[in-house]
Amino acid sequence: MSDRLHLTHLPSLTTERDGQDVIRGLTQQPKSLPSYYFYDAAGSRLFEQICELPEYYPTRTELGILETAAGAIAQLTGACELVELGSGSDRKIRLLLSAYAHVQPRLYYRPIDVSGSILKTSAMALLADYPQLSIHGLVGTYQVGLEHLPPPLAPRRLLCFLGSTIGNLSPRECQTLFQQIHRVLRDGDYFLLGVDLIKDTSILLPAYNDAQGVTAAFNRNILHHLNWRFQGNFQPEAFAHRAIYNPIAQQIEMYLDSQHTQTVTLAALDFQCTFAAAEPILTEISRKFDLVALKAALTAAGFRWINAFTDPQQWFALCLCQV
Ligand code: AVI
Repeated sequence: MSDRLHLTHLPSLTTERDGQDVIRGLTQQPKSLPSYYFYDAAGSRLFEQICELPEYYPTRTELGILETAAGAIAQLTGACELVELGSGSDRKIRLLLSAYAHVQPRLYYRPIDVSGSILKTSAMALLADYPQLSIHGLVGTYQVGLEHLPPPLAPRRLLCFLGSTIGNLSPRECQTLFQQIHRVLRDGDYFLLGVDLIKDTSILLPAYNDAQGVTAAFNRNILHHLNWRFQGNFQPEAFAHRAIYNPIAQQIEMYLDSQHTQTVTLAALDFQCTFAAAEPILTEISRKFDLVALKAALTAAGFRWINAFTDPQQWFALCLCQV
């Protein structure tokens, strides 16, 4: 099986995750933290739990769309090498691999993920179930991974960015990523983008304020992670989880509110910071999309829009476009 699995460890961007981004966020007003610090091992496990919560509809809605649309997507594109930004749980890519098994004899999958261990675990499970599959994983950030994509092993590529992870990027970051994806793909290649759509706050708010408090634990875990990584003394329980919907920016905003005045030190960064009582830290935005505006953004980046596959309630969409 190992001859069907290759992992390449990519150089990291020195400016990323070295703590300067944390200092920048905590010295700004209002304070913020880069949301990629959520995903240490504990944070990734908590996110897996979030995906199973009754209130968190995006994962099962997207899976439902893929169950009905994967066959049509494979027929539309023909044989493709599948590239995926992020590899987390493999349930979604399995639906696509099974559909592509009907249009090509050999399957090629290139996941790009910062976690080599997550990538390897999911790759081993996929290889056991798909004997015709070869996997080449790229361990690194999306931006670096995209720049290091080797030539495709099938006539075309389908680059998948699922789970509405795009919603965690600002509009400017999102447009930059669309442009990068368009630049690294070749003429005729495809881009499949999963996005959470704008909907009533009675559905949106519980998804980020679940009854079991898993999202609250996920949010506070960013402080545990900073403590571990930068020798910090954050007391995560002294910060309260809060998630609101901002209708102007069309996004969920997650905050950690300081419960009292406190000073925190990150010894490894030689950094100290004081929080006033009730002072918030913005830890995540999760944008919700309108298909007309999204189509305009993708078209502006050079893509040709093909189709949006949605669920009956129009809560989520899988957008297929081509270079
Ligand atoms: C990973 N991302 C798409 C999730 C979201 O819904 O924005 C992260 C998350 N944050 C809280 N719950 C889930």
